[in-house]
Amino acid sequence: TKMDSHPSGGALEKVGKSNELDITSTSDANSADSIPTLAFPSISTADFQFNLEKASDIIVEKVEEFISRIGKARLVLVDLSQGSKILSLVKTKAARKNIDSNKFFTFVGDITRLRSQGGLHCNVIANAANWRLKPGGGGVNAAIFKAAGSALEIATKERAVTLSPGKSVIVPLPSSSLLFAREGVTHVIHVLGPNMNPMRPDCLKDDYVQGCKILREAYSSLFEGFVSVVR
Ligand code: AR6
Repeated sequence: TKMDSHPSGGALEKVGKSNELDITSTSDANSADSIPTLAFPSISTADFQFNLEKASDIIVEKVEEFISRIGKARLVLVDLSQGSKILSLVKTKAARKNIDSNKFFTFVGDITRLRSQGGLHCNVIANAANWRLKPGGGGVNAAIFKAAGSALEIATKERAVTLSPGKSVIVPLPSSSLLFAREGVTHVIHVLGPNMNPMRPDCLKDDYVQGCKILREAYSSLFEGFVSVVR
C-alpha cells in the first residue's frame, strides 16, 4: 500500500497492490473526471459511535459485493484527516482482499470540496443523515446541507420527510446548488445508519447483532442507489 500526494493538493491513498496503475497520473486527469464516482463517508462511526473494526469489515464486505456491478464507476471512502482510523483500517482490509484500487480507494478531504480542493470529481456523494433529514447536527450532515444550500433542503423534502435506519434516499441536486456548480455533484444520497450513541434517537445500546445488520442494509441501499444513478 502506498500513499500518493495528489497533483491538486489532496492526498490520494491507494488500496491494493503497489504495482497497480497509478490513477493519479496527470495524463489521466481529464478522462478520470468523467468516470462516475460515489464519494461516501463512513456511516455511523463518528456521532453515532459505531465500532470501527466492525464498520471497516462491513464497508469492505459491501464494496466487494457491489464492485462488479458498477461497471467503470468508482467508489471512494472519504474522511477529513490524514490520521483517520477508519480510512487506514479499510485501506488495509481492502488491500488484503485484493480489491481493485482503481475502482475503490480512500481519500482524505472534505466531502463538500472534493473537486475544488482535492481535484477529485465525484458526481454523487453520500450523506450520513439523521432520521428527520434535517440540516445541522454536526458531522458530515451539517457540512453537506451547509455547502449545498437551501436547494438541497427543498429537493430532499420533495423525496422524503423521514428515513428509517438502514435506508437511503436519492436526491437529484438542482443546478442552482453551489455543490452542483462548484463541485459537479449531481446527486446526494442520504443514508441513515445505526445509532449506538445513547444521546441520539433510536439508540441500539450495545446490540451489534442488530447494529451490524442495519449497517449492512445501509451500505446495500447506498450502493444500490448509486448503481441506479449511473445506469
Ligand atoms: N467530509 C468528509 N468526511 C467527514 C466530514 C466532511 N466534511 N465531516 C465528517 N466526516 P458523522 P454518523 C466523517 O458524525 O456517525 C449528524 O449530527 C467523520 O469523520 O458525520 O453517521 C447527523 O445529523 C466520520 O468518519 O456521521 C446524525 O444525527 C464520518 O464522516 C449523526 O451525525 C461520519 O461521521 C450521524 O452520525
